[in-house]
Amino acid sequence: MTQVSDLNTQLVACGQDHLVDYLLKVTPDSARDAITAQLETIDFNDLGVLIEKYVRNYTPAASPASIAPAKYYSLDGDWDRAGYQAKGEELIRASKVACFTVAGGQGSRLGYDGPKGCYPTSCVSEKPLFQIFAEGIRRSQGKYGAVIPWYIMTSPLNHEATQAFFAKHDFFGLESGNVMFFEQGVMPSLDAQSGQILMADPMHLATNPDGHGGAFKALAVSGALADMKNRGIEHMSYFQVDNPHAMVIDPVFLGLHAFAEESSGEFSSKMVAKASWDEKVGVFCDVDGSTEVIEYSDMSDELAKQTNADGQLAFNAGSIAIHAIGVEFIEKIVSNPEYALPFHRAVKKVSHFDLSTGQTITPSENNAVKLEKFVFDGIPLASKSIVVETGRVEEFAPVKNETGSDSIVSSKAIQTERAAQWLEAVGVTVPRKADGSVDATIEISTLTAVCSDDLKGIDLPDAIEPGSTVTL
Ligand code: UD2
Repeated sequence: MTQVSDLNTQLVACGQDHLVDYLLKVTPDSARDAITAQLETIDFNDLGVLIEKYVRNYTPAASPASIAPAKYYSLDGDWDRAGYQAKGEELIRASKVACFTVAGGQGSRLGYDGPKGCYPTSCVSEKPLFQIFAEGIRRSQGKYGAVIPWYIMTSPLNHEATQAFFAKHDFFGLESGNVMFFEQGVMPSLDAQSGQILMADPMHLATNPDGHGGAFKALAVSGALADMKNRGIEHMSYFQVDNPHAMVIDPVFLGLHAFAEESSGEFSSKMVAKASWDEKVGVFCDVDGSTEVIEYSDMSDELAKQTNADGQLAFNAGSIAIHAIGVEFIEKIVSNPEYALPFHRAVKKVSHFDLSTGQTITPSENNAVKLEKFVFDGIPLASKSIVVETGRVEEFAPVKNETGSDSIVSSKAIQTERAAQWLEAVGVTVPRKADGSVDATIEISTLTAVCSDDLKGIDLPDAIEPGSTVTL
């Protein structure tokens, strides 16, 4: 336990005198103990510098000297898909690949009060996202005769609720010993003017999850990384909790990641062609000679709108946040402070307890800075990183917003479209309306198929009835 005087010195050194004063007068003792315990989890060595840099003296980073669209393996490119698929399958069969899902976010845009992975998502039976992935993993384990452990990163906001959900549903048929949950870290939420740490209530600091880039540290401190090593895992298949179309394990992608000459097997990524210049996805770029994701909010409109001679967006490689990451790479990142990922700042509304008035304030304007790390900032730390194109319908049906784009309604439409394309690929007639959309609602369980090829040899109807609702 940190000595009170040491803690006070650290607080004063980074401009948090208000907390020193509050700790002196707060009652009961349990409140002081709770706040002190929370403060002890904060890394004060860096905090003062971060507050100066991102709050008190913030200036946006300068644009890189040279920026160009990143190269990628295109869907119709001349590369040996079958060869890489065979190599990837070998890795999976040897139980050298694990799944890793980041599920620690606050999900506030969805307006759902619970872990996002519990959100009812599949288009007919409304299976929650976690079940869709769990069943995909079960199907893949059976297909490859392998164990595929699943690591799930939660945050203090949803850790217990996530674990309870899996327990209640018997881990959706997975071995509970092969599903590991671990919590990511948090950062204190800071007053946007003064840089002071805000209080959530009289007994707790206001904090926010430290971003999915907190995953590297959390994998190490939780013991998940050691667990992977013990199991002989060499690579992780990384995906976000909000995308029911993420292929939980993709042999072609893993084969390229681990064996292509252009890849160091450290950090590879999937992309889709952007739907529009202002689509809210990061873009793969070549920055001063290395591959990076530039987040949509950090890219100038001018650059985002640039087109090639054929009218296509020049910067069209949209990130769908699906990656393959080497276990050795994670060890490299966490063991060397030089590889610490940068923070990004987000200015948000944060309700808080005002120490001077004793009132709880619900702001109408953005009042706080949240600091987060992004996992894709690990990409330029790889010695060679590849980007692989995938089909938009095939692998991107995110559920992020309550309505409009990336909502449950848009996701369900994409889910039916993909099911229809998979069925058509094996000769089933699917009814379509004049505008080309599917005249039915079709759900293909991830227990039945994780790709179109899995439907081959399965007993299927010759045709889907117009207007019908079908689950396979
Ligand atoms: C993310 C990407 C964006 C694009 C898009 C594709 C970032 C910053 N942007 O946008 O470029 O690829 O996805 O869908 O990633 N999460 C945690 N802990 C945290 C914060 C987030 O686990 O502290 C998880 C969260 O549960 C979700 C994922 O990370 O699974 C994405 O987070 P987001 O909603 O903040 O990112 P988004 O959708 O704006």
